[in-house]
Amino acid sequence: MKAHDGMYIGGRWRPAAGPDTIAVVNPADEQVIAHVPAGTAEDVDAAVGAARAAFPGWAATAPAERAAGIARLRDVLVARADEIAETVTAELGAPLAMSQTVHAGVPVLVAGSYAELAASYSFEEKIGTSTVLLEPVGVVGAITPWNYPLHQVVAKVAAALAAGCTVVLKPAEDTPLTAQLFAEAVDEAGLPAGVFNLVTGLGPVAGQALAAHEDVDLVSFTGSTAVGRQIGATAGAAVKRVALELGGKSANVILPSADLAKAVKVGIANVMSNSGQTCSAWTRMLVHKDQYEEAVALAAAAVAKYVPGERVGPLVSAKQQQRVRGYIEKGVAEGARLVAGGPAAPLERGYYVSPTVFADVTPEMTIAQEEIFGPVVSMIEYADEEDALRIANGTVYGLAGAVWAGDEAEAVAFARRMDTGQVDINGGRFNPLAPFGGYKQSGVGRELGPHGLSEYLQTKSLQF
Ligand code: TXE
Repeated sequence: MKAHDGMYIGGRWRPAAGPDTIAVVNPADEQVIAHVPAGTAEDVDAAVGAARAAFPGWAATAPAERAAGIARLRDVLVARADEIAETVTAELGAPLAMSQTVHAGVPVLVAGSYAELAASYSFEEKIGTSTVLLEPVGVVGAITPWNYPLHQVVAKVAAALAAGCTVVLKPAEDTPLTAQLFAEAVDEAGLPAGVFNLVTGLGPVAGQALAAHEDVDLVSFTGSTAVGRQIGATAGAAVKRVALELGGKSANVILPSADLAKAVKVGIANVMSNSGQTCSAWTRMLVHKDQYEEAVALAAAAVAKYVPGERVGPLVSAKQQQRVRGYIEKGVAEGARLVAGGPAAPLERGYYVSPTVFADVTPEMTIAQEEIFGPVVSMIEYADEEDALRIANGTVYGLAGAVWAGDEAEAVAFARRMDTGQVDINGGRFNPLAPFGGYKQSGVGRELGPHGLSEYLQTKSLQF
């Protein structure tokens, strides 16, 4: 597969500072498909320098002109959608149809929404006798994970550019090829040199150097809670802005009045999508005790349609495969009942995990508390609505969730009591303008829409 052997810094591809490379592996067949440079602190420093140099000019560019640049970027993402989908499939392993619709399609919606927002956002407001200026924070260090290789990048970069910030991106080491394609798209869109810069590399090396760089004004990170905590501490010590999108353990609450068959079917589909590698996935299915066995039978039937290698792709890496299989073993050891799937790998080659459903899961079990990040659903029964609420809110996370009820108002009343940043009502639907982010240990800050844009702004009051 085509790959650049340098970094995209200051509007051109430059040789990396060091000789080391990272092998990119296709998780569906375990073959090495490319190598990319492993960036060092020196590459990060050069990229931050380029972003700093570009900042005053970009910040002073009229919002309408920034909007036009983001709109051109969106158009390039549309024009190159096939290439993007093929690249995501090659390095993430997602089925091609999923890559086309979600991995290539959603970033177009997000970039389009920021093209519009950059033009329409009020960067100035009146509060009493004061005028408040909303100004870009400065140079942004963006660190992204591999699960949605382009969406994670666009959600940060398009928002930052719309706000008038400049960016250095350190993408996940598992999916750097999509990030390189994005850099090509920025270049093709003709954005000014240095407003976007790319350094590929390992988290503890290039990521760490970017998060700790003294000339980075804001770090926006999406990934594991462990690394997020570390980045938050580093940013806190340096008194710099930070946004963290971390893990989740979202509850899919099916109230007794709901259409049970639909709620279970959509609930299973939600977790199987992207092989369960979605931080907002509804990994805990909460069902009333009187409907529980019926729901278990429905879930078993629904999950049978998710055939590994066809509708369900592999996990991104051997590391993630081992981790998820470890959780499945733990579920069995702690006494949960396997309804479908199990720890055995379903295919000989590729980092596949069997679509798995556990019943008789209690709220304290490891598989009901920790983020598994694989195609694994934990079904938990509840006695009444208060019990359902206690279970739904009973984890350290609060990223997303779902409520199903016969009556929308009933679902909304329940959703109001959930400690979580997003709730899908009777299935919900993706809205690129709605804020996305966590309560509790799921993170700090929001992405998407005007709330996502405001993360990259700071306020200045003019007193009259
Ligand atoms: O994450 P890491 P991993 C969760 C999910 C998954 C687990 C581990 O539960 O099973 O995390 O995944 C960079 N300083 N999520 O190991 O390591 C790294 O290079 C600076 C949830 O892949 O957090 C990559 O770019 N950066 C999630 C990014 O952090 C560092 C998405 C994420 O990798 C770094 C992914 C360091 N010291 C995993 N160490 C979500 N919220 O969507 C690593 N990185």
